[in-house]
Amino acid sequence: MTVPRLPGFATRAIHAGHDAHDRGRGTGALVPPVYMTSTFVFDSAEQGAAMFTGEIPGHVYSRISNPTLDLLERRFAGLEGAEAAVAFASGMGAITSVLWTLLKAGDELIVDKTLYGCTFAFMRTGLTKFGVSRRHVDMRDAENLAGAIGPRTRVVYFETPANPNMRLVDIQAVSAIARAHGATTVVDNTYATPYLTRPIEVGADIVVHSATKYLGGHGDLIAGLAAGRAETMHAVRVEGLKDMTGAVMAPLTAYQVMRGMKTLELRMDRHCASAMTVARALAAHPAVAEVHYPGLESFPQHALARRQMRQFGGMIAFELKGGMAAGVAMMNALKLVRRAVSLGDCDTLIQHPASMTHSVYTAAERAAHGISDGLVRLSVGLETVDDILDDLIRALDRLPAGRRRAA
Ligand code: 4LM
Repeated sequence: MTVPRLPGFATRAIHAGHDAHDRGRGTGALVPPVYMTSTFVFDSAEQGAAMFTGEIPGHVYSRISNPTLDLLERRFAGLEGAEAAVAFASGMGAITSVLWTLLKAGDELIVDKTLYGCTFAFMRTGLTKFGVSRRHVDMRDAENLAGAIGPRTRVVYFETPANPNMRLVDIQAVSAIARAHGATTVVDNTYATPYLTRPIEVGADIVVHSATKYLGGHGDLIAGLAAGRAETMHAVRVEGLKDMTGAVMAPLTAYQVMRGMKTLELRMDRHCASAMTVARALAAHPAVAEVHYPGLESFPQHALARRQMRQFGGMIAFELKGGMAAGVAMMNALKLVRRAVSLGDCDTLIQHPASMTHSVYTAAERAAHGISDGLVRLSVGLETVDDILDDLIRALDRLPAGRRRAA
């Protein structure tokens, strides 16, 4: 007997959920309609009451659920290998809704050293204000977690690759330690996307995303997603989303995210191939002191990257020999590459974490958390790779340490 093959990633990203969802309603529409509605009409007062108690399934109000978001959520959950997902107005909406649901005063949160700046600020200033204590552990070595985790640890949280320094965390090893101590593992999978890494399949409990980035993919929306077990996601929806943050995604945004997801595999293949080419060129340039890219053999966690990631992603961090002054000069000399925060867009973007995305860290915190003042972050886009290279190399050649090559 042959076992039927499951549809592949790209097929599911394009089709999953639509047959059951809308063609069954007789319209035949290839692309599902966008349900631009805030509320839903009840057949009777009794039916409305039963929907509120959950006796009868159905949509009652779009801060709780909406058919367009429902399709996105089911499709995305499938891509992450999760039972269920919830959509949010932003990545920060996803992160805060999940953590407000899981944590209470007196709990401890253990987090990796390196995090996106606003996530770091939420944990340092926001959660702490409400009695949740947090401890930072360098999770590049899972044993550091084993030494720190205790009875009050409710959540273990990390990004891999981490924004902005590209450090990796062994998802399987860290999740196993967290689980053995009854803690929930939450992974921010924004950089890798479910095409490159699926944390839940190797033991994590919840993934969160800034869908603003690769999932949307075009720099034209702000959105977030979380996925995990059905029961947990239900709690996140009715507590964190409905009552605590209200960070609900708009139906039109859900449509745009689904449109982006249809080409996720195709775009990621190109992002990864171009980033590899750019990382090699940067590493060979005399003005560059160090390149942090998981695909380079010189990357300290290259073996883990090969084991954990399908390919190595579209993000690169690098340090210039002239430090921050050289970084500023280089960024200002670029013509094609855009000076902008955010990432994962078709357009190649460059930014300076210490003064931009990670400026909420104090200088001392940045030093302690591995974010140097000279670090430059590059999101390699989908333009012709030779054009990206020409622009970068021309800017590097103008630096004092680069003139050797240009001469
Ligand atoms: C940036 N990042 O780095 P929303 N998780 C990760 C992120 O990189 C971000 C968020 C969550 C950047 C924004 C300016 C790993 C954001 C937060 O921006 O709330 O969708 O996601 O450039």
